[in-house]
Amino acid sequence: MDEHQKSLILNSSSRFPPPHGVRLSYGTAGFRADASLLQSTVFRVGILAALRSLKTHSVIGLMITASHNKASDNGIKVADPSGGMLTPDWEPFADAIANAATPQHLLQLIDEFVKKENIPFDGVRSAEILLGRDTRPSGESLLEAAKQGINSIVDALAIDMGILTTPQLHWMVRARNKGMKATEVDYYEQLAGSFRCLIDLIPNGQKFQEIDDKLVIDGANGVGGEKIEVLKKMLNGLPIEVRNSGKGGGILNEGVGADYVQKEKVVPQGFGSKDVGTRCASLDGDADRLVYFSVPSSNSNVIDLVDGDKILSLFAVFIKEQLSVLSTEGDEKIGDNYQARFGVIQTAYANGASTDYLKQLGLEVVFTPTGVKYLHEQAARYDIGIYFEANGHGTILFSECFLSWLESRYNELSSKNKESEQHKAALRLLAVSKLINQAVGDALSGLLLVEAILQHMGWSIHNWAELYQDLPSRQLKVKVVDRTAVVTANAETMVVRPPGIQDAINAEIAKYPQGRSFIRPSGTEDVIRVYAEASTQEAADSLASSVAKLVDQFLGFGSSR
Ligand code: G16
Repeated sequence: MDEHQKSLILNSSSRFPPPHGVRLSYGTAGFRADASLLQSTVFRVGILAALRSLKTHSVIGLMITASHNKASDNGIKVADPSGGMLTPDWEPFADAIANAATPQHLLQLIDEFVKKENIPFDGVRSAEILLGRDTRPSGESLLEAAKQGINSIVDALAIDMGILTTPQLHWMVRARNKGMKATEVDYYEQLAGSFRCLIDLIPNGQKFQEIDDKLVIDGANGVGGEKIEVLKKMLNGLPIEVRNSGKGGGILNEGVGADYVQKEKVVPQGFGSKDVGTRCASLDGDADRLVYFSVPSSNSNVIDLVDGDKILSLFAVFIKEQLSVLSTEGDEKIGDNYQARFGVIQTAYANGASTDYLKQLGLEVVFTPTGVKYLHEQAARYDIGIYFEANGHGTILFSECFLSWLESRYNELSSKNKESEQHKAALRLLAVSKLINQAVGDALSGLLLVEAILQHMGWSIHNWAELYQDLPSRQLKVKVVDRTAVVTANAETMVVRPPGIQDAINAEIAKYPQGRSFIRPSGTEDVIRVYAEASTQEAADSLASSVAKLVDQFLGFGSSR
């Protein structure tokens, strides 16, 4: 970096002093905190994004969102050239610059990093960063701070893509770097086109205009509601009703949205007895999570939840069916078959019944810690890797190698027998690979795939829910003095620090048939999360509450001592 570049960083960063007494870290999904604390962090992540773009010679994304968190929070995360999450190698640098106390220290850290990473400041290459934000009121001024961070790197260009869902921004970054069309309209066209293709391939010949089975969507009062409305217009005739779109004055994520519905298992605001028996879906605040539910009775607010595990299972059943059709020999043997490596990725939150079901389907199930970045990495090792967190965050990844085989198999089949079942199966898999977001979990594309598969199977939400019976479970959160005191291992299924707590948890688990419980520090909120499941709801509740008491005794403020 030359002197001009250094003084640019010094001058601009002096306008964004870090908050006193707060230590921020790049957690499960970027930096998150009360929005009032984030100006300097966002500015500095703008610098990081520009450096990442210079280093990779690619377009980088910056998304201003705190997703499922409360409306007064905000956050920022970086999308890497693949459209996926920032490489973990750069997270320590993100932490270091976010917490540098002075402009001089910030500059020193940047200078050292630029040298270590050999980031070119040759005036030949320029950086390009796409910026997006969700609907939070603090988003506009934080986006401005991020732009200023980007602009403090010579030759860096910030392009404001406006209000987007998080997965749209990730999709655009991936598309740009692959040389594909990458506007928001292109995104909708790709989703709508591949959805139509799947519906038009439905065996009984039903066309998409003939679907009359209504879906009601809870938009979490976030960005997803308005984006679904755009898709609905493009899919003219699709019977979708959107509630909690944020236009009616409801508060983002408050008593609404996928996080609330999945954790509390009660109807969100705006839903109730009028919806008994209807297929309903909830998005989260930035539309990267999706869960379904139905309201079983008008006498209670309890829902039948169809969570991320069941979405994963539905996708797995459908893909397995298509692969099996594709591998059966028709009248004429065409080309070589391809043994696609097919695996599914879950976290410790996956309901035990879902894991048993997936294993019974003959699938390889791998576990990772919480956080899409971990699941995505594992899924990318397969030809077809489906990952889902129980909270509804997930997608399906297809390897380039499998897709190119599939394309050529499809072309061969097209020239020989367009009516064959194999031809249709190949076309369905190609359509799924275009519909489902290859960069990150995406509620909008996931929702369209669920809808297409339910139509294909002729299933109601109830048929789908009956794939297997969830074990009763409960999630709680406990406020503690320092959540970083909890260190976990084995995909977060056991605690290694503080000493003694895992033995105490094990002693509680042993009291309950089919009992399972774990704790972990949240990466997006200042809490310890507790998960428990057991053979009855009472037992799961009781196990969760005993473990929460242990957390408080070992780490808390002592209220349950
Ligand atoms: C983010 C991550 C998810 C994770 C969730 C909760 O979701 O992308 O992978 O499951 O946070 O994380 P934690 O339990 O660590 O707070 P989102 O939808 O908030 O971006």
